[in-house]
Amino acid sequence: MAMERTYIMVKPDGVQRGIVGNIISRFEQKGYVMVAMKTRMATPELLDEHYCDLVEKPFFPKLREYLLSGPVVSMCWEGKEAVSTGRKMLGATNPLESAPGTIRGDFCIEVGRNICHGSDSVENANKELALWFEESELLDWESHSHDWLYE
Ligand code: YYY
Ligand code: MG
Repeated sequence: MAMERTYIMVKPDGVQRGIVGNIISRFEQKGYVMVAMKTRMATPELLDEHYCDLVEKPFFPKLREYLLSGPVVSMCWEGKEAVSTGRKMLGATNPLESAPGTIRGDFCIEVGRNICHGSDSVENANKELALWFEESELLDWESHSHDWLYE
């Protein structure tokens, strides 16, 4: 079974608007396991590394300013195909193109205020988790619901 860990981050607008609990609930209700979570301020260095493929884009300075404007909530969620499913749960990058029922589809309007991040591949998830968390913060535990979720 392809058990995966994905990096989900609530951006400063999601934190300020009080949407953190809703996002956590969605991942819990799906059946994924919370491996780690913390509130913190991002730093320019973390963001340059996190978005290393986007630093040359014209929108990057604004993206960086936005992500430094308040606390973010970093989370690691684990489960079968958690990376690709996490992306589906978030919705499209542009919230106006995100289906209703997705996090971005339900809670936001503009691409520059899209409230959450989710890893786009297992490789990037591993990179992002190593960037935002200490290894000791990522817990190994099995939910008591495990056998009710998986055949
Ligand atoms: O992975 P995802 O967050 O859905 O999109 P990316 O293409 O990786 O872009 C990261 C981030 O950059 C996006 O969530 C909003 C912001 N952004 C932007 O502000 N303007 C764009 N034209 C494209 C992306
Ligand atoms: Mg991305």
